Amino acid sequence: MAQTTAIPYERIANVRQTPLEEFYASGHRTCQGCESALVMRQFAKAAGPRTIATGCTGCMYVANTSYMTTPWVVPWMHTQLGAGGSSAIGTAAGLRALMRKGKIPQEKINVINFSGDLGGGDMGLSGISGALQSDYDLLIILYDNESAANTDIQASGLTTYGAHTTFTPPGTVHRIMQRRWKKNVAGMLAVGHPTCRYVATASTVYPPLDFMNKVRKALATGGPTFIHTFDPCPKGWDYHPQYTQEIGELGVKCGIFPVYEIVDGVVSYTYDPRKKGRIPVRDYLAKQGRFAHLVDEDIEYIQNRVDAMWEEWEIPGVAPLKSGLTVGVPASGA
Ligand SMILES: Cc1ncc(C[n+]2csc(CCOP(=O)(O)OP(=O)(O)O)c2C)c(N)n1
Ligand code: SF4
Ligand SMILES: [Mg+2]
Repeated sequence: MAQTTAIPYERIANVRQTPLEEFYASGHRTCQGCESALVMRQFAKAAGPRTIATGCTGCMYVANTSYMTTPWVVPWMHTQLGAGGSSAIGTAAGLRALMRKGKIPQEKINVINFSGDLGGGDMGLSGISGALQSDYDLLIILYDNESAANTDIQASGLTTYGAHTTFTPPGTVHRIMQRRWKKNVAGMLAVGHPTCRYVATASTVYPPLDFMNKVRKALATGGPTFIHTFDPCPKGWDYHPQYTQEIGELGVKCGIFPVYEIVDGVVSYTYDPRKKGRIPVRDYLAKQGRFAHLVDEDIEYIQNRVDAMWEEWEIPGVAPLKSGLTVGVPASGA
């Protein structure tokens, strides 16, 4: 028996078509310029009122529910750090059972879990993998501010190479302490989970409206689906909050965060820098205090790796599987 009826996918073509209703309203305590808060606001807006959200521990839990206040208008449940996938499966399974027993009407109820880069991309990866191998109707959103932001900006497996975090402060002997290249979570999940018919990466600011449309497309596709967002964080990335939108756009345009969607195994690039042009990664890095200690050769190293991703990977951003591809280590700095 089908769990739910399908919903039509209504594309938001321009800003005037954006729903006015807010399901993540005022009353939260995220920092000024917090892009992850925009992820919450936009997914709730795009999904609409027949939605249940579960959220892992992190900034988007703590800042959104402190002191008995909450911006959530739709039902929301906190779930343990690392338990995003299982919370989504449990919620979807509960709804399926209630509908099967006739206790609630058959209807599409969106089940959306959001997990941070540490809670989802590192700690909770196995649970998300399990959720994406299931036949439940659920969407996992990995909101990626590139650190354990809530506990004061510790590096995660998704932090950009070279960044200054509280775990990786630059020193006099070792300039670069964050030496890991960003983990490719969306690509890894996409290639390994054939049950997952929709995988996307997105920014809430660029291209405009793209993230909300991807949320709608994921929900309309149904089954387990996954979206990874790119979330500038003024506190952790060390810039003035007024530059959040600009940094998000620069990150997409320099190609360091590829935005694409994969529908039934077909990859399409939302912003394809090979066709539209790619700005230097320096333009993006130089706006952020977390990279202030980098010298020219460090920036060149990052640029080379981004170039390799776009020019040499078999499927740019998704799979670096071209045979003979070599990724080196920087000559110095580490
Ligand atoms: C099992 C467990 N370990 C550690 C913590 C402490 N903790 C709370 S939030 C957090 C950081 C989560 O980082 P991320 O998932 O990236 O979300 P963000 O805070 O960046 O929004 C940590 C380590 C916890 N709550 N539970
Ligand atoms: S620390 Fe970063 S992710 Fe957390 S609320 Fe502030 S801007 Fe948002
Ligand atoms: Mg984080």
